[in-house]
Amino acid sequence: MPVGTLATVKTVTPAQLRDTGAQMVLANTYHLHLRPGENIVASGGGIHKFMGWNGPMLTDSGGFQVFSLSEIRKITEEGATFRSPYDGRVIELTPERSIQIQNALGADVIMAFDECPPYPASREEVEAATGRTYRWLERCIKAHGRAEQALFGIVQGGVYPDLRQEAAKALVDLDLSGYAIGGVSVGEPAALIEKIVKVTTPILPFEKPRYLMGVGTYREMTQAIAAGVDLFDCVIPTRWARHGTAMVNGERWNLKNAQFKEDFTPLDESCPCYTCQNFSRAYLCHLVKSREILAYTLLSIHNITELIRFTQRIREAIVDDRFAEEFAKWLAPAPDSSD
Ligand code: PRF
Repeated sequence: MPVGTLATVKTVTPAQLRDTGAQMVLANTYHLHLRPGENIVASGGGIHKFMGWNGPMLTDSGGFQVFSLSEIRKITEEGATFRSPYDGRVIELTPERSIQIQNALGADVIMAFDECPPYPASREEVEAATGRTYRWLERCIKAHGRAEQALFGIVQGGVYPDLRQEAAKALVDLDLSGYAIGGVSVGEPAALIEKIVKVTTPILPFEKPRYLMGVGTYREMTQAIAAGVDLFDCVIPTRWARHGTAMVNGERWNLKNAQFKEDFTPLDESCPCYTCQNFSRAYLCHLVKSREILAYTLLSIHNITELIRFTQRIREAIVDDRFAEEFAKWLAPAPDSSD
């Protein structure tokens, strides 16, 4: 899922997004509650109509964003309290409020309100957050008022395999529509991400969607897919695009680089995206250097297409029983800690 935090995948129109092959978009409860407010979105006919995207949508619950983005915050059994970064007013987000907001926004999939402990965190801290996440999930289930929206639970448990497995088992007993693994990719080493995903995913039902939150590098995705993960969200393709970076063949290219100045070939000869079909590296280099807004649109279109094609190739390889062989490069541990 490309990330459309504020009900827009930054710099890309829904029609352009559709052409990348992306099927589902993620938006965020925390941001949309602050601006424009869920009532505006609901009055506009719900999130799909409001933003002009007629494909599937998922909203994250806001828990993670409160913990990672808000300056002033208090977390209690009741919920999380923080100050709006826009006008300073105090806002309380509880499991019930998060679900009410997500019911009003109207995405196809909504997420339970969870507590994502930081890394590193002591076993005691992680145990407390995991227990609270479970009790919050029970409150989310009670508060959920729109049966047509699928509610996914989130497994926390930090880097402690037994806490992860215990949390996953407890969630499975609640028979939810889908399951997410949260609390990874929060600063821990890459090898730990893989380990946690490997011990957690097999406990989650094979026939239901298994979603690894906030992950989207080639290597992390490939390893998670090998463990059974079906769904990801990540800002990387669009965020890198806005930094003038193209994703090509598993590499990151900085388009400001002098080597592209007179290179009139497309980013990737084999890429079917609008950017590669119509524009050269030299043109993109010029746009990025000039900080032209079109640069960000064209690079976002390419980067999203590139990552979606990567997952499409994996899907085909799995069907043809070539996955382990064809993606061996990405299934191996990272050659250094930089990727
Ligand atoms: N919880 C929620 N959203 C998230 C995360 C989480 O732990 C993460 C962690 N990688 C990303 N997005 N609700």
